[in-house]
Amino acid sequence: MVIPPILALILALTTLQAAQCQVADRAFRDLYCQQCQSLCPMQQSTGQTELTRVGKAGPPGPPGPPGSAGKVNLTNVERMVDRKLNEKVGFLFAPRNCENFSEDTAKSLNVTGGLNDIFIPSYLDTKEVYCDVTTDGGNWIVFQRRMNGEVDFSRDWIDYVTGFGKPSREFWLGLETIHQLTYTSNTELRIDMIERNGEQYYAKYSSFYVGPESDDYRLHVSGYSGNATDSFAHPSNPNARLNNQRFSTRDADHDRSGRHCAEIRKGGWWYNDCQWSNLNGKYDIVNDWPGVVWYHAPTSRRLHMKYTEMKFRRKL
Ligand SMILES: [Ca+2]
Repeated sequence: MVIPPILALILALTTLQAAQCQVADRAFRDLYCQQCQSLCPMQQSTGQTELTRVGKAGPPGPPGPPGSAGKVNLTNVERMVDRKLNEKVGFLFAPRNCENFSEDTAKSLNVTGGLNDIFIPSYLDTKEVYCDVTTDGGNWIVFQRRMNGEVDFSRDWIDYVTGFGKPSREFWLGLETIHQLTYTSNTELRIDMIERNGEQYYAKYSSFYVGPESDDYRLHVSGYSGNATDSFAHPSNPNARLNNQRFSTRDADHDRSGRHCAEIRKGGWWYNDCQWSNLNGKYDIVNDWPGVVWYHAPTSRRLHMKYTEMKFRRKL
């Protein structure tokens, strides 16, 4: 095909103008880039070039879907911290008393109960106690036991406050714990005793609590029943009444006597001037003095005990 000369000239001019425009655009883009780097064209993975922003940014888009859970790889230190946290939080689920302890287990072992960690709110921690789950309906927290004299009860104030001995053997739970567990709840007291001749006695009080340390753990009992005499409230001698007395130890004389009763009687107790009963006295089943004793009104004599347990529980 033959192109007319005039048409060939027009086609050549159009091609030349297009080539000049492309050169001009590249030069313009290069100059623009040098002057404002933030608006520079960005190379895309496709190899094409486009501007990231040419005007005001638009509104933020909607939030994306949640991501999947990450995989936690704990270090040894983190595992230790995690375990400690579990230990510390675990006390929140511990029992508050002996009411959940298994009576069947105790009976199968032919014992009155067993050890149990109970939660004490004011401590934010647990404490090991002995639960008597078989005597008189059970649920008793035992706080004192004498059985063979293996533990010395002539001790200082701090020992009686914090406790000593093992709850499964001879022991004293501790005045502060007794206070914490009796002061804010409706609590009753039971004392079981076996005299050295084998006779069994008990004293029960429908109300029992121990005051705070600021009041030297003063004793409050009332509502006696039992076969052992209300020896906390001596029937005839006001100076021997132990109810409403402060606690004394060999290094803390809070009694109402000119003497130092805890030193004389070899044990911490709620002495008055001094007492007819003292279950924390020196353990001695042979001699009469000072002994682990409880006044018995019908025979007007002190009973010498070879076994004692003092216990309390929340009234049902
Ligand atoms: Ca005194």
